[in-house]
Amino acid sequence: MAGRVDALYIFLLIVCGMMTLLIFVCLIYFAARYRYRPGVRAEQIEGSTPLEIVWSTIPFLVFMVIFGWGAVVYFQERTPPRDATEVYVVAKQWMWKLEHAEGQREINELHVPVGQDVKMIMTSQDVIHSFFVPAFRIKQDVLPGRYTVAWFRATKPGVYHLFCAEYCGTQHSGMVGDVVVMEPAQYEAWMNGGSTGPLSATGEKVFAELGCSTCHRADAQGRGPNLQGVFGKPVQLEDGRTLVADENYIRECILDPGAKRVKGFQPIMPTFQGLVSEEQVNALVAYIKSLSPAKPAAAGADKTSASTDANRNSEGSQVE
Ligand code: HEC
Ligand SMILES: [Cu+2]
Repeated sequence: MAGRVDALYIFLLIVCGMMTLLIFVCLIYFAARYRYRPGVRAEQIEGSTPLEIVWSTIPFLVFMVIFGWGAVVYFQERTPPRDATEVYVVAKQWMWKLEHAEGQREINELHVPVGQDVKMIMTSQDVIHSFFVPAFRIKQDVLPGRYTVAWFRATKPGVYHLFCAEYCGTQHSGMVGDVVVMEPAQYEAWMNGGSTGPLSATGEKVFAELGCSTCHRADAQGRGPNLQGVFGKPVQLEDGRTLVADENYIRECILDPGAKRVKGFQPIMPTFQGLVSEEQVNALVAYIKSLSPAKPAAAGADKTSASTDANRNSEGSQVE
């Protein structure tokens, strides 16, 4: 994204620079040309329609170019590719806790392979934070009580600064970290060291421990809906609305089940607010996602921008 954001930014600078130059040249020229001279009277000018049209149309066209270009870059930046690997991020005063879908946990460090789309599903345990990696041109608020999403594809191995960009208390300035971008082989080696197993497997354990599995069973016998294949599919709600089950929906079902009741079921699901940590909610979300048909295979996927565009899903509900 960095190149695209920079190109737009440089274009804006050039347009602004040219306007500044034009204004100052005219200012100086007119000041000299029409300065006060004894005996010369000012002449009243009644206006000019062609002039009005020209200086309305040209700025309009320039602004429409900025708007169109900005909108395209914005939607690219806001729409994670479908086959991105996922990292769950929990921000708290004053650290970043990161958990890979494969199970690795990190604090203030995020290891990723070069050339891979990475989608971050982020929430906060306390106040508002903001995930900011200047080198990747991403900055996304991280809010308590919901998920926000950001994504990137690192193009060069190296270590990049990660900041919190939202004042979050005394040690806000210490809430920093590194994104470590590695060659795929190195990353593979890193991955194989000290994993606790996939996040979805942790989620499956939590699912059993909390008794979710007593109501949500894989057969049709449970008192709650069968969760196989729910993620990413439309859900009919009791109040007549239909929505697509995304991460925020699953999260809300767990923490505030009364907010959106699924059609055709008794409202018996208890809230788990206060009983589960953010990490456990993330694990449950990862587990429920894993019950849905596999996403398009990441391996061998064509990584040209055209095919990535075609792979984009709409994550509209996460856009602020
Ligand atoms: C007492 C039974 C019960 C328990 C325990 C329970 N649920 Fe539910 N759950 C339900 C019922 C009934 C519904 C459908 C009505 C509703 O939305 O409240 C539901 C709905 C859901 C949905 C939405 C499903 C859909 O098809 O859209 C999700 C996701 C969910 N539960 C997850 C969980 C998780 C995770 C746990 C454990 C932390 C859990 N549930 C524990 C009964 C239960
Ligand atoms: Cu912070």
